[in-house]
Amino acid sequence: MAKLNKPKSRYAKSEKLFAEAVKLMPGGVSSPVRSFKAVAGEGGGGIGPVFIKEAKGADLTDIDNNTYIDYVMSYGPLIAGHSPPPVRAAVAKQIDKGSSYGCCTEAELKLAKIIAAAMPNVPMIRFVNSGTEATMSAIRLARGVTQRNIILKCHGCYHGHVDSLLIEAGSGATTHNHPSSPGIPDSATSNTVLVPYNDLPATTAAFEERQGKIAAMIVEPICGNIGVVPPLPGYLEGLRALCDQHNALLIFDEVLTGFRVAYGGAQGLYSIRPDLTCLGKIIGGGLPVGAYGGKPELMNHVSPAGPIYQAGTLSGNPLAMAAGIATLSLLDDTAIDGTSIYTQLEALGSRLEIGLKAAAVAANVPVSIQRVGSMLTPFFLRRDGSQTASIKNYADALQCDTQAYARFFRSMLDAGVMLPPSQFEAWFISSAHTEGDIDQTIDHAREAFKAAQSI
Ligand code: KE4
Repeated sequence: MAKLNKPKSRYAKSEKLFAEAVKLMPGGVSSPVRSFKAVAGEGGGGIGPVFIKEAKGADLTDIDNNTYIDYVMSYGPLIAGHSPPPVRAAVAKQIDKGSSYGCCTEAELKLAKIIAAAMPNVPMIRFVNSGTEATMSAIRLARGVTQRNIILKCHGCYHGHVDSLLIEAGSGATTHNHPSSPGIPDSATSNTVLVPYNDLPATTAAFEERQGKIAAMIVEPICGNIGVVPPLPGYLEGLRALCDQHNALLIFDEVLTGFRVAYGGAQGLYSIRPDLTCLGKIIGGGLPVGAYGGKPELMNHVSPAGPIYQAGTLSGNPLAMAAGIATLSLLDDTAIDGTSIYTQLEALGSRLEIGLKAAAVAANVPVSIQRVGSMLTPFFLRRDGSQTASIKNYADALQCDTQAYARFFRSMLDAGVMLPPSQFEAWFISSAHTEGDIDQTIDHAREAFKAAQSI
């Protein structure tokens, strides 16, 4: 029987590389959520991840020369798009002078000053190399300063893969069905107490049951790792009051929301004062970076100013500092002619939200689209109508129809739109996206919503 000529896959080169990659790296990837495993199709026999060759502005090109309008944007750092010219120039200039010295540089001070000016609750900062390092260090500092051990965290919030916070974690941990990872001894998590996001009564009870024992509560002020779940009115104010009442520290994990939802982050948007703030992503402009900061009275407990140890070979490295300075300089809406990049991002985000909602209604697909500025998530609700249309916490999100999202994802990918390969992530819009990109995305979504419903 003549071998039927199976049509060549549009992802042939990616498939070939992925077959090699799985032999060299666990799951073939450097970070789980990139594996497309959650959207591979029924039985997982479908697509593997595409391998990207290059990116520019809002566009990605894979090694099969397929192009995509990109809404992953490296999971948040690229608010000004891929390789914006000022960032490219700043990194090129710095690399000519070296990549890392293991010594102090003026660039660290420059970035620290920009962040302090944008975020008055972060007058002092320590740079690290990832969001995980930032949150890990912030909770160590909180425990050291308060001499208490218990940390409150919300079900579904994701604060990186530090042992004590990797329980009921969102993002890739939930996507791949291990929200609480094996390999973490009870001793590492016995001082971590879980409460539902957006639930002040439960959080109040948690504090009251542990009088004087809670060092801090760490929270994503806007959840991005359940998908986008904004705080209910009064929620963040309530957390601030509870921490004050119980002499605990409030830690805002703004790795995702810092400089994303406003130049002053979620703490600026909602006018809430955290005691410690964790940052990452945008402040490094796409290079590896993280940071944690707060008042000197707290931060000066960190070595070598104080005894609480934290260190990093590449912390504050000149390349990431250069990329961060160049990126934040593009965002500072007080520095340009009064027009704000955030106004542009809000308009693009609103256009996409409205268009997606209309497309979902036209396809009769139950979807809840939740958005803050340029980060949004379409939650695919169960078709039996039994699910709340407003996703307020992790439990709500877990009821979503993840296979419908997977079918939607694959249809959009084939149409040339790159979405996060998980229902439990945020889509990101950059200032490089155009109204044309948004309208094209909506056009493709009309078909993709129909595909989402077809089983
Ligand atoms: P990193 O260690 O990945 O730099 O940052 C951890 C982290 C901490 N806090 C928040 C609020 C975060 O969103 C993250 C990382 N975000 C995920 C995407 N939701 C990173 C993507 C990935 O894991 O590949």
